[in-house]
Amino acid sequence: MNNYSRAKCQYAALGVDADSAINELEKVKISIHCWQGDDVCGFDGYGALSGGIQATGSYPGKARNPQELFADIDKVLSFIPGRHKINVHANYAVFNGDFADRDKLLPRHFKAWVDYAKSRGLGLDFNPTFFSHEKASAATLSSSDEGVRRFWVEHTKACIKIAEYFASEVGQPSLLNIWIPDGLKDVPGSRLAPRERFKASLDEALATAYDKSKVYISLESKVFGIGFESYTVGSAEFCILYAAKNNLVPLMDNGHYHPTEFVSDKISSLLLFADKIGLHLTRPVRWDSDHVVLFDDETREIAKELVRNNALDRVFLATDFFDASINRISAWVTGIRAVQKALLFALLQPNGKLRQLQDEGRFSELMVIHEELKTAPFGEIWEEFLRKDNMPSGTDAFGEIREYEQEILLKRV
Ligand code: RNT
Ligand code: ZN
Repeated sequence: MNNYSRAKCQYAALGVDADSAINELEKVKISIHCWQGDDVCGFDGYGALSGGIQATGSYPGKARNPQELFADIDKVLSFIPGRHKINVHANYAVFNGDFADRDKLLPRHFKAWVDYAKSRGLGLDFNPTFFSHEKASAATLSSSDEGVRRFWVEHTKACIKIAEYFASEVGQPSLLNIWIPDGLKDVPGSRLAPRERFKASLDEALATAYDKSKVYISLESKVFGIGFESYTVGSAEFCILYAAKNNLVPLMDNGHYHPTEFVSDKISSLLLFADKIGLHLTRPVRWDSDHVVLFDDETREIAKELVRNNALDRVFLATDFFDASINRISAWVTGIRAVQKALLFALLQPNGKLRQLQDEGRFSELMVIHEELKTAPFGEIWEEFLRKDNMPSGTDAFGEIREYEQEILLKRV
């Protein structure tokens, strides 16, 4: 009996079928954020990151152009079992001399992404970029400057059309996620006025005709940002209520809550009221720091909520982190694999039994089984998942990433 067969028997004794857990995991699509590869710089020339988010570190080898970013994403995909999507930000337009400002972006500025995705069998999601731009220095969709506000409404409309183009070209729906960095550093004179303008801007932008079977639009809330410590226009209440009233997808980023709040605890409530939900998986360390996702408690709890509530086909699952202090390919692979590990861990739970123990008030036994599951031979099942797709284990993958660093990344100076 090999290690996998032995591990499989141990899980069977707990009432769990490891083969079907692996099969389920192979079907789950993750929307891989393109922005880990170049510290959210993008290709539209604005470069420096703004909007209260930060990529800290100066590790060598970041991608400087589309060719390098595509090559890096290829490297990442060579370590990730399954068929996934790429999450593109509007500042990653590939102009080839045909520059357009954000309000005038057209599908053709993203043809390179479509060609890339099609040739690899990937889906595409999209995000308007309301940061790293001269017109985003104060506020965007909530701006009191009518010209600025209109500029960003036009940007949003342009992005809806680009998401529709993505969906048509790759033959699967595209999520368009709206997140604005608007807020105030210090005590507001009015909390209502910016929110009124944000609401009006969304109403105007969403009046654009689009194919709802192709484009899903989500709204991502936030709790604070650097320079926006006192007030955030797109708060949780604003975004969830706007999404509910307008049939949008509510999207939660697990870095966007107070440190004692957990997204894992919020998912079941959203599932009761929204057809689809969106998640940005990240790792906030003391603040919304966007560290690489790890196979940690909260990532596992989030995965459990999706699995045991049968919500894997109702969630747009995306990664969102940007670490510039370590090898960026390794950051990507470690983070995406951590999401897959968490999902596998969740798929290896005897969920019916756990629920029954809770309903019957058998809490001692529930605690004992939870503890047993933590030391069950999870690693063997994970290795089998990688082996099935001929993927190297973590340290072997890192060896290959180090070679790529020597041959490619360190030559980018
Ligand atoms: C920022 C949000 C947002 C961004 C990306 C780059 O706090 O999480 O999702 O990280 O749009
Ligand atoms: Zn996010």
